[in-house]
Amino acid sequence: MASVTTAANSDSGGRAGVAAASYSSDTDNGMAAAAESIESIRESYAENGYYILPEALTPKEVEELRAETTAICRGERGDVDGFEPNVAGESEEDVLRRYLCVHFPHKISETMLDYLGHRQIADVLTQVIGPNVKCMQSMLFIKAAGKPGQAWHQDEFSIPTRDRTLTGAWIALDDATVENGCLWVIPGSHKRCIIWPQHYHEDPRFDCAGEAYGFPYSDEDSIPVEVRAGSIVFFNGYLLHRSFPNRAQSGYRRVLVNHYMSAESLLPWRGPKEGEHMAVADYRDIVMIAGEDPYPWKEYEELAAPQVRPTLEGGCETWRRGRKREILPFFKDGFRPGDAPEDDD
Ligand SMILES: O=C(O)CCC(=O)C(=O)O
Repeated sequence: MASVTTAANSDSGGRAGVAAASYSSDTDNGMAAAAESIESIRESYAENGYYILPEALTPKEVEELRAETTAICRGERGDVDGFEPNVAGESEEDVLRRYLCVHFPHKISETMLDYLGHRQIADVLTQVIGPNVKCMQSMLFIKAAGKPGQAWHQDEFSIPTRDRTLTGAWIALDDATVENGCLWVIPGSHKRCIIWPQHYHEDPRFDCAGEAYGFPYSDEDSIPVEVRAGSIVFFNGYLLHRSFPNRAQSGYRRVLVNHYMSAESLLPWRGPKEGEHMAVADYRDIVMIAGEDPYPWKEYEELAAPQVRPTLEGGCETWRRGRKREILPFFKDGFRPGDAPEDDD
């Protein structure tokens, strides 16, 4: 059983509002024994919009996820839309450098599927979301040296829950530093409960995904979230966050990011089906993580397929044309995260 303690997080340079929790696996009184600390997890998450669980995964677990990352990128777990054909005898480095990020790895990897509901993750999610938790997405960032980051955005822009419970669990598979492109957040920015608009940007530091704009914060309001491998950063879907390129000379900044929400909320992620009222639109390609599915009469669906995230090197038409466009905050048929909307002229 796990127990939780909180402490000031020295990784973040002692910046205000950054609490940290650590689990130890040598007690058997579990979460109940740490009720006060649990309260502080909830408070810290509510106040800052994120929460760091330092070194929550063991080195062995981190190693297992790294090995699985390589196997996925080698195509050993099955087909991923956007993968290039394998070249015989390629080194691990060649393989890992090919892709910035693979979306939905849990669709082809039993290991990635298992980690969606890892005990440390589920324990925190049930505190910050509620007893019934579902997962709808995973993303495996590899971000080799030289690869771009992601511009300011809020995850609820892309994955809209109806009760604002979207929560990312950002699992560091390498030490994440300012140099290699760690996450940056604007603490407390989730509290306005506003979804800021997005446009395509022209900033070569970031990949082709949209950039939020118009919000009343400046870059000086943001802080880096530097964590050691195995740490998990939980963050709210309304929190403004971004990351910079990996500026290290070599290596990777690998991270597995899974997204979760309350199972009570419908998820109009892909909009209503043909003839369906938008009020009942509900994306059902989900995995239950904790508690019960309150909609047991609904079927589960297979909607998501693993795919490579487009980067600057990879077919970002809007980038090449250097135009700023509003981004449609929903999927159309065949519209993928990071895709440019069709040209209308
Ligand atoms: O890890 C990164 O570089 C960006 C992750 C991110 O923006 C997200 O998970 O929403």
